[in-house]
Amino acid sequence: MLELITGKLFAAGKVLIMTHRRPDGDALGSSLGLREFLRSNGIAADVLLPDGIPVRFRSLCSGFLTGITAEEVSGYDLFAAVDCANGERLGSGELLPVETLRQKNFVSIDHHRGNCLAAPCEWIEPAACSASFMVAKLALASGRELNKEAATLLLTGMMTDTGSFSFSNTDAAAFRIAAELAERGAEIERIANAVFFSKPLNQLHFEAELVNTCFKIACDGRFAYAFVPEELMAKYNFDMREDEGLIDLLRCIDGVTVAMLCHRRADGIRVSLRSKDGAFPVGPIARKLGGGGHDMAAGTTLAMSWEEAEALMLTEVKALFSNVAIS
Ligand SMILES: [Mn+2]
Repeated sequence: MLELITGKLFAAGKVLIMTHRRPDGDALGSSLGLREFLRSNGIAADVLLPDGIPVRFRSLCSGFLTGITAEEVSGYDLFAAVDCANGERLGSGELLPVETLRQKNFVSIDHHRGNCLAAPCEWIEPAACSASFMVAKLALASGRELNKEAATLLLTGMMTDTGSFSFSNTDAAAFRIAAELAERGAEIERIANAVFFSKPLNQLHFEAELVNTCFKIACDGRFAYAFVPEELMAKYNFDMREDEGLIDLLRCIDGVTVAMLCHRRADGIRVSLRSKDGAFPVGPIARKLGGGGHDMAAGTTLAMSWEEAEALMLTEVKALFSNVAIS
């Protein structure tokens, strides 16, 4: 499948690359990394990001499209989705719903279990640590030039999706590909400064109050969770689109196995879940409640009040720890 997708990419006249809405480091790294790899090898390519990008990634990302007209759509002969598991989350805009894309020359590269994008040509590798890893693998296997900028973007995606090579999805293959990217000049300092050392000061103050006023601990210290009130976000002008890594404030607590961060959205309570122990995966809970993700990092949206969501999630996580199936 890798060869087939490589062949399609290099046979294309112009490629439109898309990824999931509210893009994270891997979505940005894989989409912009693929664009740079193609462009530097003479293939015209653009990235469509209708939601824009988180502030912290501004120094790494430039020149993407935030919208597209019907006339512009007709200029592309290949559409590529990276790091996106389903049509609802695809940031493709109103002109390109997934049903339309499926009728086109459409390829998908993804590492989410349960991917249901149903692209006519898809390469899904749930064991891969990140979509950026998959794009890097494709680029390296192609034998074509993989320049410093593409290597930097792809390593950014790998670093963010693996928690800097600390999560359980980090395997020997991830280190091997990362080493290949480092050999091609990937700029570690630039990545680290963007990803880890660019926190806006208002966010640090926001986090301090969040820790002091909203954290709750349950299940004998093994479950830490917080609901982020809208007033707190408003007080510090904090946008939950910048929330990548926020849940680590809960995950980093000694003794905590499962962390959950929630906030209210128009469609209900948005729930993010993380596990620190493969024996207690949170992916099945998220999927059972209509969401998705990976075993150790998953999420869902619950159309109910916070009080109801809190009670439901406490029941689910307690059941996870007692290994009692609740149906
Ligand atoms: Mn990813």
